[in-house]
Amino acid sequence: MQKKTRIILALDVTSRADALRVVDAVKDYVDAIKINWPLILAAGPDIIQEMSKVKDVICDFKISDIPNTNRLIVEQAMSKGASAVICHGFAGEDSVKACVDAAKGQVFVVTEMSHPGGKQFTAPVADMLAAIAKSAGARGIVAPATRPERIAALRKIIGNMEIITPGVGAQGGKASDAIRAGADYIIVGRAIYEAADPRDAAQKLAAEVGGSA
Ligand code: 3DU
Repeated sequence: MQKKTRIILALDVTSRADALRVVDAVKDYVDAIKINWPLILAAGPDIIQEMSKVKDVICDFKISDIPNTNRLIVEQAMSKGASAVICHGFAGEDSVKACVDAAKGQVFVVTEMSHPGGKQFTAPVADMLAAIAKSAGARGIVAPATRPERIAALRKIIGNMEIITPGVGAQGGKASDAIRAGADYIIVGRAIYEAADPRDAAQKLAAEVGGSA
């Protein structure tokens, strides 16, 4: 994933046809495609390989099992063409480390989640989750664009690891605020794929965060 536009597309559409249509429209304005369960369940896991021919794919499976199961999940995702995966940190450092080993370091660990419920459970332990990501050797963390001050605080814990941040647009966060707080990439789903003109929406977001196509 090369940092050009600083946008990661959250491709949470539920058909292969929609996925192809959206990606074709916005591919010049995104650095990577994040695939989550909705698209996998709708279009099948081969969609990972298909999308990986267009852009780097991050599999957002929020992996959170015992180390052995985590390893098996990550091996499957990587063998289908994923460039990186997202796991949860709350299963413990050994579970995160299993992902890191299987993905050769290409792992992002969820810390504080961006939705209101993220304040309930993940926020109080987010600093610890970021520390686990760092000591396990992950590539980066997922931190909330809805609370830019938390991006800045988590940055102090992880140093120069990468921060990818969801919560822009539909969840109320502002792209430029998240980047200013220290995020490397913004993750954007509905504000792009539900826009009347997804290409225009992606282009405007790239301009807002100072990215170039
Ligand atoms: O709200 P959007 O439509 O822009 O989608 C955000 C994406 O990021 C979506 O795939 C969701 O599963 C993921 N995500 C969060 O929204 C919040 C988190 O804390 C972690 C991941």
